[in-house]
Amino acid sequence: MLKYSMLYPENTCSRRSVNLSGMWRFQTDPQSCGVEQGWNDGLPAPDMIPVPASFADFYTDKETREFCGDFWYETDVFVPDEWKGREIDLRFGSVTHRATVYFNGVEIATHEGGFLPFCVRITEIARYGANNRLVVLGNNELSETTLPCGSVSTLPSGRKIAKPYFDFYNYAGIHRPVWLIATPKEYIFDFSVSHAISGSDAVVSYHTVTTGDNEVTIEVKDEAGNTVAMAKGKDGEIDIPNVHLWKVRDAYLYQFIIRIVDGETVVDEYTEHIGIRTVVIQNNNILINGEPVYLKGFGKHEDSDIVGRGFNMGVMKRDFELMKWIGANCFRTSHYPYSEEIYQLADREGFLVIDEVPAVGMFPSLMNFTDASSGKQTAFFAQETAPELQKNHLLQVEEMIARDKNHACVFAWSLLNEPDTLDESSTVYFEKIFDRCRELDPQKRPRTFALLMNSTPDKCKCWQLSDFISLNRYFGWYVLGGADIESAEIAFRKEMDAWAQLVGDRPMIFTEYGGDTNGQMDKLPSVMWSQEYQIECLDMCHRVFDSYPFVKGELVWNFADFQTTEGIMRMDGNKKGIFTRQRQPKRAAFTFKQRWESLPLDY
Ligand code: GCB
Repeated sequence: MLKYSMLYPENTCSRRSVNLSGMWRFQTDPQSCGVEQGWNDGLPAPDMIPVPASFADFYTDKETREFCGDFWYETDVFVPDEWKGREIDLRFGSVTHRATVYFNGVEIATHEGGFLPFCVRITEIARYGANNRLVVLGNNELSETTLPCGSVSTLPSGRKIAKPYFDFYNYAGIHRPVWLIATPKEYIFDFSVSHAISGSDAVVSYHTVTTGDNEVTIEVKDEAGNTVAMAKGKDGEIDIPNVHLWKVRDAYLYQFIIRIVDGETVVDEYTEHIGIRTVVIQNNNILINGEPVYLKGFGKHEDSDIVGRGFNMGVMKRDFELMKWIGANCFRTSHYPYSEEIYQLADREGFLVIDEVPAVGMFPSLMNFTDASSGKQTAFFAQETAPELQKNHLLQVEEMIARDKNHACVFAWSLLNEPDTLDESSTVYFEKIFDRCRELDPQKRPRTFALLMNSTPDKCKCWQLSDFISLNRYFGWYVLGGADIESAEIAFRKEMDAWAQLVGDRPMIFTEYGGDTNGQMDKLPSVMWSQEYQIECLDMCHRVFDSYPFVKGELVWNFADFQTTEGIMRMDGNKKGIFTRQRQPKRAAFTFKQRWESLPLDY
């Protein structure tokens, strides 16, 4: 079990949460001299930048934009006098990729992994009724033991630059809100649910962890605010008669009010918004509440102009409106767990989410999309770095499940994106990750991973661990693009015929397909990069999907154009978006709207 509670901050009769978003002091530390020079007591020459945000795209000079190494943030935190006697925590939504936290000059925590929250207890060292100095030392270097994977190279000038083994830009900074939280000494630490449906009723099994021995009660309210069920005890079952189920694009959320009580006194209170639904894989189908669904949607990124990977509430809202407009019902959090607020909105809007751990770049290459098709062998998991990497991977699976397990929207876990699967060592590595995920998930949701082009049915040693198979395939783009597209379709069908022999009862979905497209370019006849070619390439893929009944979903790459490392393969970013980075439709968006609005849910 994790050392800190993952519950999202709330204000209730017993809890206080203050969002510390705002302008913080910031300074890069290219020489890594900050610790030695005492920057933990205050930054010597700081600039001011917003939190949450990536720092890169605020700046006009390349050194800061491309900065790789140590960087520091600082702010003042007022801890109210009336909070004396409570537990006080700082909660970071994410610091990418690692952080050391200093409070009033004292180092109090470190955290590795740039996409999941962590909490730091400051009860004993806080100055109450006064300002306290919070300093965070961040670092964005990549290695073959970090999630995601990559490396660092040093320029002749001594400047470090990141070499990610993935194409999204290696944005860094305090990416998500930071909160100051006060809870009672005896508090609700964790809560989890799993659902069973019987006729028109539901049975919700629940498990509560608290930090004391007082009694726990659960009150369940419907959306109208009526109490529909009550239970007592830290663990148990709650019957919900005439249950209103959470359905795809037709959400319904109950309030589960968890209380620690001491006689008549409420010691702590916390509310979770919970959708009741089941997920089962059966006969090549993904069943939600026993009904088959066909997944329509996207691989996404948290990525937008100026704030980079920083959580942006406006962009989140626009993305959901576009997904609703186009007729989507699903997205994958490629290639890392997203901000918690995004899952909350997906719960509310009835979107299905494949939640992905940041296990990307486990095929060491700066251009895996081309190297993979060239037959490159890496035996990545046979390297001496694998045990350390696996330790980090397991911890991030644990953090992700602890954070996201109660979301109705999360119907599956993606445990890796495009790893090496050609060597026996991969299977050994994967098994442990898949087993641990099953063990930790109270709802035993399906597990999957996204297969790289070279993970073909004859060569891949790991596909069988997936409860449903997820393919990333770029026929008509990286493989046999342009005038060769008719050969692409033949090659694609040949691979699918081979999968048809293997899949058995498993469904298959596409977690990536598509091609780069300039949203301003029209050309007749089409050429690669034109909007017309994007539509031809996608139509070809859809023809193939429609020919294989075990295909149960299509998540096109990508929802929107996004920033990448610069290079000859990328014209200021990856342009496979169906929308531009500014969230306006390319022509292909209208093709999808037509297709997805006419496909039945159980296609
Ligand atoms: C992939 C990766 C994704 C890339 C995409 C591309 O296979 O999973 O991160 O962005 O290809 O466009 O090359």
